Amino acid sequence: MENFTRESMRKAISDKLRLNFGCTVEEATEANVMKACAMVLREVMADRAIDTRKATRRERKRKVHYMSLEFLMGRSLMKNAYNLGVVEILRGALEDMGFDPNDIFEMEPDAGLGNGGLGRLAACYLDSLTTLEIPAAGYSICYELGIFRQKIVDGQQVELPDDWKGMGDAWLVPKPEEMEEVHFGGTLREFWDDNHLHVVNEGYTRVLAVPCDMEIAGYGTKHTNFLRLWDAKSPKPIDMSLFQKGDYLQASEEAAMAEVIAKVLYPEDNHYEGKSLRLKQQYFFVSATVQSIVRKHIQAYGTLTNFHEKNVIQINDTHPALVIPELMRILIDDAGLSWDVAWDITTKSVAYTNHTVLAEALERWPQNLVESLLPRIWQILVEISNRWQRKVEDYYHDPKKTEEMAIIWGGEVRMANLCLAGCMAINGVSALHSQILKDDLFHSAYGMEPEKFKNVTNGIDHRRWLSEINPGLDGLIRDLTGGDAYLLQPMTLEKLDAYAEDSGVLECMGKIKKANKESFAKYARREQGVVLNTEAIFDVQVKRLHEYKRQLLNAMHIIYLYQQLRDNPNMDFYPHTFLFGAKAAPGYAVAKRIIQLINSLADQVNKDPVCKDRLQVVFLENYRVSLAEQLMPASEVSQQISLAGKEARGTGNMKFMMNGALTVGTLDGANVEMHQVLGDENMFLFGHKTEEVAELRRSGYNPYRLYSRDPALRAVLDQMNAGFADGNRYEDLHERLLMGQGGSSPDEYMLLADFASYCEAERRMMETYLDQRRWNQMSLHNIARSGVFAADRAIAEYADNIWHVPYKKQSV
Ligand code: 26W
Repeated sequence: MENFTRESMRKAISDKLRLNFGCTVEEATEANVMKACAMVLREVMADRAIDTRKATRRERKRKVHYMSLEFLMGRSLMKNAYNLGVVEILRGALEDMGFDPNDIFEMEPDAGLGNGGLGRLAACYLDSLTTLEIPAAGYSICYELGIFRQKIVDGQQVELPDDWKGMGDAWLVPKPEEMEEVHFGGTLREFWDDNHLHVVNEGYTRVLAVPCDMEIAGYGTKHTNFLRLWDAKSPKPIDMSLFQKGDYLQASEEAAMAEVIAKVLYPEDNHYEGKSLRLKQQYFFVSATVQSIVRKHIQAYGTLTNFHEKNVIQINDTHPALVIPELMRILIDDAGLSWDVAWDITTKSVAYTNHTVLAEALERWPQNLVESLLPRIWQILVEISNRWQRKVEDYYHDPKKTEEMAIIWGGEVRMANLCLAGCMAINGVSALHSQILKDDLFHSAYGMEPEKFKNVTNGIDHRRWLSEINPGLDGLIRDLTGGDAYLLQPMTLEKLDAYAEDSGVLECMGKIKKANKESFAKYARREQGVVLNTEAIFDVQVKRLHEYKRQLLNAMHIIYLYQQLRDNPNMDFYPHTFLFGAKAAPGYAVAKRIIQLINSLADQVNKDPVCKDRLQVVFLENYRVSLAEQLMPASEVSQQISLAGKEARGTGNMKFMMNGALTVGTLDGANVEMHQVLGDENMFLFGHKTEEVAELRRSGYNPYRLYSRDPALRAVLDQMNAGFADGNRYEDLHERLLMGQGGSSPDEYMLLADFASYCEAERRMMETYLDQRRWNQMSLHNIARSGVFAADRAIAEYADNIWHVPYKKQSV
């Protein structure tokens, strides 16, 4: 790659065009060109991947296997060009060919194989694993349809299928020769042979798992890893001659199963649904992955007894937790190891990251579903469960603990407890969250095995989320910190702190932000036809829509501002543009109503002459990775306002911080650690803290009292009830906050309790904004102190404290 010039890059692209699309540069469409560029880069990565594989094998290194049902990769062309160091050469070559490089990059659809935080984290981690030269692979499903495309029609969310593969498969390499076979259902037959009990599964349904690999380039290294996405195929086409043999039903069962398994990503985020297809997806991907890892291990070492020394499997939440019984199955049934040896190997190989404390997100599979779909796995789960129960009883002698920690209980299989029993390490994703796991959610397991519990504070890929997407700021950082060292040593950003009194630098930051706002406004106009007021402060809340994240609190504050403006049209009012972006799970009715309310509010505010050039509300359609990449550099305020104790981490907050936005937030998730490095003076905190929330609940929280005592709050809620100019009323949301609904307690997420202090924080924030010098200073400190939130740091901690693998140390 080092040897590419603009000219040779142009030639390489036109060669690919001729060979693969039979066209000349002049005839090629932008889509052809995008794919041809991908092929050129892939060729380099493929060679490097082979070298990496050979070296790993030669040096007998321990490999990291990162299993996740979601990898929210976004686009890859710019990312790969960046990591291979050829962005400028590629841009130049495309220009020479008569194309606008940005148009070519824009052709690529997002690989949206994830919902939100957990999936994007997995994608950032692949980049750091590779950059730190750790032999690693990611594993997931090659969903035909990723996270749905969101359209807003008449103010409401409509979901459209995300058919990404036509263009997005430019990066996928099918590996049919590494196919695995996964079995469902059937019956078990047991027999003794050589003093060994054998269990055979018969009459099962087969699904073939075909790997489609995506190579992952690291930055500043030739080390190359891959993401393995499993596609489902039927073992054979339905053969009508099977009719006579009576095998027809079995064959059509297999075809039907293969057809649906890899069809679509489940769009629920932080909410467990218990659908049997989801369990099929989980086992399909787990079984194929374990078989593939085991096969390669045996090829290299000829035995499985050292499996745990050469492999570590990190599971991203409980979704891949069946890896525990599946590895046991293979070690016992296929390799003939005893239970104790197999358990020893398994529990030294698998580690679990928890990403949520919300009760409704915890997976509990119905026992009869597991039993009929996965009979052998069920048997193994029963044995694991019994042994774990005995261990708990011996330790606590307390029936309450036995019940609480049980793996199988009340007709359900509890996946989190399975992970507590079967994993060598359990970690939360922020300091506060890991503490909550120990104090609360997993308190009893912590009491029994405290050494297993760790914290690894999440990080983000700062090369993508700062350097690649914000060239203006990247340039300034390079000038001020003496080059590009920060790309591999993110703590170098601290050097920026020294410029807090440098007026030239502060002004320059203001100019960069303004230019980014202008370019985002162009993008928003092109994509959605909205005209943004770039003179206004850009105040942004983008994330999945969930009640605990409290987008409704943000909307309530906007209603409050709007009412003030209407009551007092001549008041001093600095122009304020509120931007929202959020997908609601299709089955989450309340979340969809909140989207509708934001759109009703936006409609009224944006039409009202009193708001002209002063107050604007915009709901950005179809929030996704590539939209976030445009938005982060342009944002000035980051809304991180979840109820304390609910957001495990939050990762958007760090992307905003790195791009110089200031946070209005509660002491929740990552905000706590951001506060530790920023102090009160560089962010706008408000609201009840975790212990205060608990205390409020204990003492009987009464939102109605707040409503009757605070006239401003009452006016806001009454407006929701009375409705907006479009005729839509939100009595349901009003009732939910004041009375509770369908069994939910009133104002479950305590919006009313935090309303006054939220308004106060927004007021402080606006006052500060009027002093642009002060604002830019704060913004500078935010960027300077964001280095600790780089994914490279998080991956180094996993490597040191959980995986025990070496990695490339970047000398500071
Ligand atoms: C079974 C349904 C389901 C689907 C997804 C349950 C739970 C999930 C995820 C664990 C939800 C998720 O993405 N959690 C987020 O993980 C991020 C990365 O650690 C954190 O930053 C977020 O705070 C957390 O909500």
